[in-house]
Amino acid sequence: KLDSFPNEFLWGAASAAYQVEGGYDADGKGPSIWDGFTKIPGKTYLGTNGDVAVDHYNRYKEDVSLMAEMGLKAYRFSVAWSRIIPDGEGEVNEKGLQFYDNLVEELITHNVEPVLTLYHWDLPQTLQDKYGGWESRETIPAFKKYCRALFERFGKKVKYWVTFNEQNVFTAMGYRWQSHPPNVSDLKRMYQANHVINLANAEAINLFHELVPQGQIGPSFGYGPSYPLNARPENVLAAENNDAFNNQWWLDVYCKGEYPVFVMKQLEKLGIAPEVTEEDQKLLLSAKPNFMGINYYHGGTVRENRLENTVETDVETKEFSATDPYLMQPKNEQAQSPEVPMFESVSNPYLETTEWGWEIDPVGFRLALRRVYAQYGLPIFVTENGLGAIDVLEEDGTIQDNVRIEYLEKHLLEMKKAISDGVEMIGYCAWSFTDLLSWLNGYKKRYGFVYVNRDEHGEKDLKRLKKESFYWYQHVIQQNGEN
Ligand code: BGP
Repeated sequence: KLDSFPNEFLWGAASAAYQVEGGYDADGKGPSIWDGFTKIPGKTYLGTNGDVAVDHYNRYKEDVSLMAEMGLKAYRFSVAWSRIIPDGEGEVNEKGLQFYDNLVEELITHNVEPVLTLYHWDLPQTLQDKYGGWESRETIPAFKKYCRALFERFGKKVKYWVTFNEQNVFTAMGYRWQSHPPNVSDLKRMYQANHVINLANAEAINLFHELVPQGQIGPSFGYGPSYPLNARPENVLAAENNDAFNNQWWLDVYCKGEYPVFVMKQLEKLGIAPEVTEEDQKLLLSAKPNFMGINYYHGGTVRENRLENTVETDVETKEFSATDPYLMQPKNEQAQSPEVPMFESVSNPYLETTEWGWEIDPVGFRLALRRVYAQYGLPIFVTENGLGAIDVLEEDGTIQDNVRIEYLEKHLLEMKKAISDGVEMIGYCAWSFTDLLSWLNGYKKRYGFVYVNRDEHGEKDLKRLKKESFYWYQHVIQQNGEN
């Protein structure tokens, strides 16, 4: 028999500012890099953007009352930096703080634990223009100032804080694939930006411990377990390489304060390693997160790189989607990954995929939790997990998202097994609470428990409707994960 979920386990759901709020210039908000990026023709599905999103900025009370009705224990949201400091580094905007104060109060009144993400990808545009954003160390003091404003205002009310959301994803998308701002393809700059973000992450954590000693903070990482295509030693080695480049490169820094030697060595050979001073090294070593946030969608399967090794493997692979942000090195795009001549991503022949080609792999979730816990020993907070699908609003007003229920059920079972295995866990936030903007896929790809009536152009009434999965999750929470 499996162990039960802990009594205080936080059953939650998540969102991010740009994806739900709208109000893109309301109450003194400054522009972010996403306000600009979504206006570049051809960058998002049908040119969709977050100008209105699902209007959470004006409808947060209604959304929170739905959370209360569901019995949700935690709500993870992000703060838009350019609401708080419109130009990124200057005056603090009281109206921006007030919005989040209202939201936090509303959550607390309804017994929903707020989980606050400091950075979910919407850098103030001014910092990008003036300094080159995360490539420049000058962005660090600006970030500290922003964090300080939030720690001082919310340190007593908010216990759980996330520093950066999926640093691995937004830097790869922004500096490798040109599918996020700043929309460039330059690996040296990508590694430089990563280093600056690591420093900013460490500074934020240290400041937090000083100002909010009773709180808990950690980064959220987009983790995918690495699999070899089969037991050929060359492929097993490739899987180790993939894990080093796609997971340890970040997790080692977050949790141990050190870059993994093996990856660093490789980057140095290629002349794209970041510049790490002794002072940087000290700073990284000093920052201690309280937990590791894990966003789990799927893993990554690899084989040896055929540019270097010409021997064919014995398993045929399915077509591989080149647009998946979680996989670093799509087939036929190796020119864009010259630093990783050590593995090649392939489809896993044993897994089904979603409508968007993302592998569905609940067992990989248990593996992810176990591996991260075994390697780093920190409690884990699952800050995202969910299924993107085209949900259909029936004529009778219902939304039968049974595929989502099935997906989540399987993942919860594997999470329960991981807990039984001994993994220490704080909570689980499904992605997402309401439907929201999918960065590149507009409003067509839905994740919510709550349906939002809008199409790509926002012409509908934005009405909230409970999906079948709403009632299902309500029951899960009531039973604390027991059937
Ligand atoms: C994660 C992001 C989320 C969310 C989710 C689903 O990478 O942290 O913000 O968007 O993925 O992704 P998508 O909307 O691309 O399907």
